[in-house]
Amino acid sequence: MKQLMLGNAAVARGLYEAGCRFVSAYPGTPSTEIPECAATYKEIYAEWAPNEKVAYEAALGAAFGGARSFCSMKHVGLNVAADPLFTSSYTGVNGGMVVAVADDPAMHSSQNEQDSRHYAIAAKLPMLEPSDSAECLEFTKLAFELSERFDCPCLLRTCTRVAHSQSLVELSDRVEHMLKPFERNPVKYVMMPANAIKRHPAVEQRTADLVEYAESAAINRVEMGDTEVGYVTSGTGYQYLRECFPNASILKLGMVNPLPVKLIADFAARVKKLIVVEELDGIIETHLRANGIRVDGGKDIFGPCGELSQNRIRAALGMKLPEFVSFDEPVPQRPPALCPGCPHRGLFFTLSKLGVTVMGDIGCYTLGALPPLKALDTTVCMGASISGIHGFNTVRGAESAKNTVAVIGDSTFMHSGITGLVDIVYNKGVSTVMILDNSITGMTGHQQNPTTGKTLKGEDAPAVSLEKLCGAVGVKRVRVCDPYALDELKAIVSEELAADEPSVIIARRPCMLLPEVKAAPALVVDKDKCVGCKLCMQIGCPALSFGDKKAHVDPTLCVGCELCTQMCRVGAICKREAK
Ligand SMILES: Cc1ncc(C[n+]2csc(CCOP(=O)(O)OP(=O)(O)O)c2C)c(N)n1
Repeated sequence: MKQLMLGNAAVARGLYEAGCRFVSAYPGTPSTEIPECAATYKEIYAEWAPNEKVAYEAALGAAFGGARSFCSMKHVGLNVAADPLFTSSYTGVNGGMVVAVADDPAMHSSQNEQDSRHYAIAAKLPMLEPSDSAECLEFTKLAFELSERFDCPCLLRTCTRVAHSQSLVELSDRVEHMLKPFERNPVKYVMMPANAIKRHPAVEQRTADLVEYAESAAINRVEMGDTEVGYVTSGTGYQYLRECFPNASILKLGMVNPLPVKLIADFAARVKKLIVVEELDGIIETHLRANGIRVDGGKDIFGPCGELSQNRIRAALGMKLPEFVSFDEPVPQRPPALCPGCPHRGLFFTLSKLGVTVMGDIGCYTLGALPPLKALDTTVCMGASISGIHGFNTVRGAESAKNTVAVIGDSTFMHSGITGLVDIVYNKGVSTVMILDNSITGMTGHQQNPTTGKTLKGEDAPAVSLEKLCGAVGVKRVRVCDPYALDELKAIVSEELAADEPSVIIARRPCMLLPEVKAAPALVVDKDKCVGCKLCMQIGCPALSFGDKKAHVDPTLCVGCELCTQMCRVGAICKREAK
């Protein structure tokens, strides 16, 4: 049976068909739907882990335990999981293990655009790269075979366009894989120096074996056509090239690490010019040059930044671009914004009014950096707000501690914030940390996390108590407040900043978009009372606009949170019945 499927859903289908039993993941765009879809198969145990390192280690443990296992993450998640990644290359697996990593060229939803192929090279692991949904399914199944045949985790690299586009896949039945026995083998599984040193040559031999496999693997495919120019490509590059040049000669690499040498050299010999088309870094190109294969075009014409596209390829090769219908009027910009009723809004307004320095983190609350709130001063990676404030305050002294806060979401705190808090307590730091607890992992689209009381499969689970956790690591001042109550919030932040010991403020209110949260009726502006002072506009609510010297509430957007009511000094924004 054929079915139209999202790339991520096709990877999940591949897990099902390959007999995978264990999935552990941490959400991250554009990879999140893989575990979500995998969880819909009753044959697969699937869970959210608190972070990618835990997900990786759990999947590795399941593979040691003899099952086919899987974990997934976005590209920056692989940084978090890098420690077990490298050493699992030495231990190898028992049951097959596949690791999906989704890159985000053009940074649709990421803080950088790193190229995950570097990890495959550095960790000496095989990496497959599908270019459509059918290959997502097929390559996932193949990745398990390679993992077991070469005794190592196998990486599967996707990117936003492959993960989030739909194409046809052919469905097959699941093939069960019984648990393999776990046989004690310390030399293989206990990576202390005396054992690991013996494993390293095995890793090198495996790379040589994988290169040999890559030379004749069916997923490294030569499609001969016009021999004036030959293109070496992988992933999305293949799709764009085929659309631009239906008759071109293309070497499509389905396996992007390790790369074949003879296959590419033979292909190069059959074409007059050789051009390498790859997104982000020039990894294939460098490999070709290192092996003495002539490259006539690559990163010098395409550059290493952003996504490729049909027109970018055409433009880089000096071709005429197809004509497009264009609008006479420019399309208005729609920058991302905190939703109406978002519990983070009042908090950032308060911090902005207090004029404090805010060490930010990654989540919906990163949008607090945008105007008019403009409340964030730093954002690096998940968890960096808390460890960052510790370093910042330590070098800048007591005055800084009275004027600086760290803000972090509930999911991010569980991911990697807790260790930063331990650092503060242990090293006698004095910093104020605010946990923005909206009871969900909001940014990536409402995934459960250890504080929410639900699992990925939708079952009830014990919820980690943030206040008890912070107390247990030694924070004596833990306050809980409602971020909708602006005056109370301001008072609490001021008190905690003045304290001479570490403190945590948990600003708790569920995300307005959660199905169980009911919106209040939309507010209205009493035009007679509104003096046009624009104070209400300072909170940057998308439901508020200003025109004809008066504020307006869009009733289709307003959820009645009454933050604007608290801003208005003349009582002009009120509930409908109060007007
Ligand atoms: C290492 C890493 N993993 C995953 C992500 C993707 N990601 C961005 S924000 C976020 C979590 C946000 O949830 P939370 O901290 O609860 O804040 P909210 O968005 O709900 O305000 C995730 C998983 C990332 N940026 N980096």
